[in-house]
Amino acid sequence: MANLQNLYDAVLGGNLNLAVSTTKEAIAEGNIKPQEIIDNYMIKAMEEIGARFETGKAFVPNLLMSARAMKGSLDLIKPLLKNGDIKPMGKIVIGTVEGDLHDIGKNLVSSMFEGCGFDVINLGVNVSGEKFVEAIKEHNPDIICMSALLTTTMNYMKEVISALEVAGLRNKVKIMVGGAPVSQAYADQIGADGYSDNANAAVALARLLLA
Ligand code: B12
Repeated sequence: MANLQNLYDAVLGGNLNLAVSTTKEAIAEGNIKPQEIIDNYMIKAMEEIGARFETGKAFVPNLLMSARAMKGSLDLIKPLLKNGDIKPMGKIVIGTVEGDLHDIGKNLVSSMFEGCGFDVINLGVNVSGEKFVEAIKEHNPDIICMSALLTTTMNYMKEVISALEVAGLRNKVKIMVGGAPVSQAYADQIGADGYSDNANAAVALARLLLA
């Protein structure tokens, strides 16, 4: 019988192979609902690695490896959820704003969201306001996430928000912003709904915004 404690340990420890093999075993046996595997083992493990990160007992590479293990397992479980009662945390469109090619932090945030059960559409880098607008129309997300690493490009976040207003979409989505030069004060100034300075807090904030 599949030992799902192994799955918890694998996600917590960032062990992709163990996460995948234990998930395959559990699926083959069919004794436990896919949603229960996600809620009771995978998300619990991501919460624990997040808590360790907050208290300085885990670091960015640990977060990344846990998110990768979680995603590997989630990819196997997702198809089983399609016909059942899917319970995604929410849908997120994320991108680095126009003029900016930095994507390490944005991808880390994206992986954490995926790892924690959100549907994520990653638009990549150098994303214009027009592209964000198109993505909202196409994917109907709950949250738009913008990243910027340059003091020059962070100003473009305001332009994206204006583009959403012009398209009549501003009130349909929550807006989160982040990246090294961005601050809570800046987020408030441009009318974003939330800011965080790391991937773990970004997940907590997204949950809060959707609560
Ligand atoms: C790696 C890097 C690059 C790489 C990018 C590779 C890539 N694929 O991303 C390359 C070499 C391409 C690059 C290019 C440039 N770079 Co550069 N780069 C960096 C560097 C060293 C690290 C950035 C990084 O990845 N950090 C690690 C990640 C994990 O942290 P993070 O991005 O901050 O993300 C975290 C949080 O901010 C938050 N977060 C991030 N996004 C979001 C989004 C949301 C919604 C939320 C909630 C949270 C969130 O969560 C993340 C995880 O914890 C920084 C210096 C530094 N130490 O920051 C300079 C830096 C950002 N670069 C800088 C500059 C100037 C440039 C160039 C203009 C250099 C040049 N003259 O060509 C070009 C610009 C290219 C462009 N148009 O974008 C400056 C910016 C100065 C400024 N104040 O504007 C910096 C600060 C270096 C410096 N000290 O001068 N760069």
